[in-house]
Amino acid sequence: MKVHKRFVLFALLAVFTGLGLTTSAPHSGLAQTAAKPNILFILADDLRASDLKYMPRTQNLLNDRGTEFTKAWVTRSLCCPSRASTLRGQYTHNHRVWVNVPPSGGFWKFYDRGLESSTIATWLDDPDNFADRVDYDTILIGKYLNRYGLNRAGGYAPTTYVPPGWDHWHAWEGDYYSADTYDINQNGRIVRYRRSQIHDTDLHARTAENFIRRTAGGAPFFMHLSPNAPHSPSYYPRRHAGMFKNTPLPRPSSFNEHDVSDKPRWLRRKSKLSSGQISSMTTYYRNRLRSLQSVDEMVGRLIDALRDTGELSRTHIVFTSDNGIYLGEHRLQNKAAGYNAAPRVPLLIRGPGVPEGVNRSQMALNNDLAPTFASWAGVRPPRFVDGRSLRPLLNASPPKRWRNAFLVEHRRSPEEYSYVRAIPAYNSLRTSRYSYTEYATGERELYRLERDPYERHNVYKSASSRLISNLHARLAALKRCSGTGQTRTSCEEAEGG
Ligand SMILES: [Ca+2]
Ligand SMILES: [Ca+2]
Ligand SMILES: [Ca+2]
Repeated sequence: MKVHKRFVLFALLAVFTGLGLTTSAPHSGLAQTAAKPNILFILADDLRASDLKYMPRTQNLLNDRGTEFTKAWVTRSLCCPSRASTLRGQYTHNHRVWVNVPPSGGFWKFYDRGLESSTIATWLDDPDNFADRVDYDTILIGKYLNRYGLNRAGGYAPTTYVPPGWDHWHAWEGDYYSADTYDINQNGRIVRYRRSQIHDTDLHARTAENFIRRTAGGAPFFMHLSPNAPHSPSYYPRRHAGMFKNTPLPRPSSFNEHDVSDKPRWLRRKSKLSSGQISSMTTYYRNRLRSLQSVDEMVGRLIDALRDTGELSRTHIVFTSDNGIYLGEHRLQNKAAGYNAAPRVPLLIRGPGVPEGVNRSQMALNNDLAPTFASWAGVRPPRFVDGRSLRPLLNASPPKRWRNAFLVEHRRSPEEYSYVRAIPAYNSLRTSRYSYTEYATGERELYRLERDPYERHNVYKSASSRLISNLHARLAALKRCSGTGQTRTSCEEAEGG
C-alpha cells in the first residue's frame, strides 16, 4: 500500500517538474499534495506547564523556535477522558468517557461506544478526504487509552488489537507499574522488553526516529507519540539519576493552603500536608524531572532526524500533556479537581509559518488539537467536533476575537480511584476573569482571577446576584453544548468570541 502511495506521489511530483510548475502553485489539489505537512504530536502524561523550565532542548527547539500557548487547558483533568477529547476534539459530556476505568470510562468505554470509528487517525488515514487520494501515514507510539491491554475487570491481558485509522501501531500494554518487563503491541505482535535494558521513553524515541528516517520523502505522516513520563512512578534511566538532587518543590501561594474554610466540604476534610508528605512529594517531583530528561532528549533526537532527512521544514511539531497535576496546591496531590495546576498544560507548536519565540495568551484547549491537525492536513473535521482549529492564532497577526470561556468538567464512578471518587461531580466555567464552579452537592466556588490567580479566596457568598446569574447562565449553556445537536447551542457559540 505504502509503496503504491509513494509511487503516486513521486509520479505527481514528476509531472509538476516536467510542466515547470512549482509545488506551491495555488488553487490546485495536486499542488496541495506536496504541501501537506507532517504532524509530530508529542503527548506527555501528567506534565505540568511549570516542568518545561527543566527541559532545555524542548525550550530551545520548540519554544524559542515556535509559539507557546501560555493559557492552554484540558477540559477534564484526568488521563483517559482527556485523551478521548484529544482524539475526537470533543468535550467529555459529548464523548462520555468520563473516567479511566469501565464501565464509565477507560479504553473499553471508547471501544464499546464505537468512538474509534471517527478519530483524528481515521480522518487523516482516509484517502477519500484528499483530492489526490494520498492519505497520511499514521502511527501511534506509546500510551493509547487507559486500560488498553487490560481486561474489563482490570486484569493484565495484553492485546493484539489495533484500532481503525492506524497504519503503524506501537502501543503500550496495561498500566504503568513497577515490573521490569513491559509489553508493546507492535503492529499486532506483542513484544516484551526489560526496562533495565531499555527505558520505555528511550524505546519510543528509537521507534519514532527509525520511522522518521525510514519513511522520509514518502506520504506525509501523523505521529501520535505518547511517553508515560512523567506519570508516577516516574521511572528514569540510570544516566539521569544524579540530576535534581536539591531542586526545591514549587511553592505558589496556594501551596498547602492554610485556610480552607472557604472551600467545599470534600477539600475541607483534607488535613494540611505533613512534613513527611511534603518530603515524599519533593522526592516524587525530583523523580518526575529526571523522567522528563529522556523526553527532552527525544525531542532533540527527533528534530535532528527530521533535519537530516530534509523533513523539518514541512513538519508541524506539537508538544503538550493530557493533564497537569497538583504538587501540594490547596493541599492536593493527583488531579481531577478544577483548580489551576491540573487542567493547565504546556502547549508548544513549531512548524512551517508558525511564528518563532512568540507567546499566545488566548485560551487553547485539548479539544482544539484534532481540528488543528485536520486543518493542517486540509481535512474538514466531522460536525461532532467541539474544538476549533488553532491555526488562526499561529499567524503573525492573530484574530482579535477568540473564545472567552470554556468548561472543565468532572464525574466520578464507584469503580474509580479514590482520589477521583473523593471529588463530587462538578462543572466549572473559566473566563479570563473568573473561575466559577457548581458542584452536584449544591456547593459553589467563585474566584476573581485577576486579584486571586491562585484561587485562595472563594468569594461566591459576597458576589452580586447579577454576576452569579450571568456566570450560571454561561455555565448552563456550556455544559449542554454539542457540536451536532440541531436543538442545542454549539460549543463554539457557548464559548463566545
Ligand atoms: Ca495523565
Ligand atoms: Ca495511511
Ligand atoms: Ca482559602
